[in-house]
Amino acid sequence: MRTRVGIIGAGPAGLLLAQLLDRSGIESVLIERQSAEHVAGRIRAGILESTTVDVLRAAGVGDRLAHTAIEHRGIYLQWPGTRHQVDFADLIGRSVWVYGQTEVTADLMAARAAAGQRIHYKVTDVGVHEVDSDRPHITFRDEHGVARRIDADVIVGCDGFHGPSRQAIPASVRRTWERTYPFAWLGVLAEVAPSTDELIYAWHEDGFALHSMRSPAVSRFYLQVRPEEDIAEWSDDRIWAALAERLHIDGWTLRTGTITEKSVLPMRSHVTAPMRHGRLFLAGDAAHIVPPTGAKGLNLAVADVAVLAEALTAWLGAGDERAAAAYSATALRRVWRATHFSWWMTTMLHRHGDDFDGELQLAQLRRIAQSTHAATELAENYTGTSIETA
Ligand code: RFL
Ligand code: PHB
Repeated sequence: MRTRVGIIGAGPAGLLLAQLLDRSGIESVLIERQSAEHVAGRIRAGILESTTVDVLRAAGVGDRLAHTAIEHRGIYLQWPGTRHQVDFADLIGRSVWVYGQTEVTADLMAARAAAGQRIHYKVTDVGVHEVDSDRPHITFRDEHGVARRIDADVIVGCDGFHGPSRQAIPASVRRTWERTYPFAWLGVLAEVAPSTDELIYAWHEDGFALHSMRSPAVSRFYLQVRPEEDIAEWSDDRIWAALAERLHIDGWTLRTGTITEKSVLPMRSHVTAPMRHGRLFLAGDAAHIVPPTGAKGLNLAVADVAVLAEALTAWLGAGDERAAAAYSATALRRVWRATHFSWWMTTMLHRHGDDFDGELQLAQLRRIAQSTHAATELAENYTGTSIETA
């Protein structure tokens, strides 16, 4: 096969890149390790920055989003005895949107199908070759086990944290930074109306809890647990009891319902640089992971791809390589900002260390409630910067 852009991974980053390139008249081929059903069913992120919404609209996948996404003007920060609203709209005139990653993926998959674009699902043995040359190529086996090869002008690794693309950057030029956290999240999806109008991020003696949502009838929750936590030890009753305890505030009750999904998620920060080597580019989780406390993972992937699609269009469409040459540096500025914010939210809200750490966390939370400057810092980071000013 011959194409302009060979894309590895059909998560949000890969699907969106193919869609944006298509709208600029640049052909691509996508390969994906999992089945389409598996990709469509993964429950992950839920919060979109308004910039992300703008990019999705510009990509032609904004219709369903415009009708069903729910705009949120802020979040609650909570600690024992206090539930404090940080009102982004009042502070800086910006907001965020609740729209599940499953919905974003479904919209992008429908758009790809409508465009008749080539996607190979259930591929194996993916190899990335000769990215230092003018003839980079990808080898793989298709779902029938047939060996295939894609020759492309450029290859983009959108294959997430466990994909092979990152390793195709020689160890001599690749640099990584990593932090693992001494806790994990137990994520829960439940068929019950949210018990709150805004997301609640709660500091608690027993550990962090988050009340999020997916729709007027579906709630999403997270509980801080140990990294090695055995999910079998978390009965539905135990989950509801822990959520009620950690989210408790006088005069408020948590509605309960049927739990439809639960899983334990590891927490880490990871950055790989450069995000371009020769004719190989990395985007999304393939290059960086943030802990989910700041709700940045999906938004960062979308921002990378928005910058990259424009750079590749200029290069492959008009012969101007300047933006492609600047891609890694441009993307990494936003990545490091989000990495800092996600680390900060994570360390402020999760129980770790000793009582001294706990008192520092509470002092920081009170500071946000008392100071417009401190609250504005949170609001600007949470709602995200525009693509151009990152
Ligand atoms: P994805 O979504 O991981 O997609 C990568 C795709 O590449 C495929 N792949 C391969 N394809 C071909 N050949 C190979 N050898 C391949 N190896 C892998 C994979 O099957 C997959 O389809 O990365 P992308 O597109 O960069 O999108 C990033 C977002 O998905 C991610 O940042 C967020 O979902 C992170 N994240 C969360 N972020 C939040 O903001 N809030 C959350 O609540 C939240 N929950 C999560 C998450 C990430 C999770 N993972 C990755 C463990 C929960 C989970 C479980
Ligand atoms: C979610 O709804 O999945 C969600 C919301 C906010 C976060 C992380 C995850 O910070």
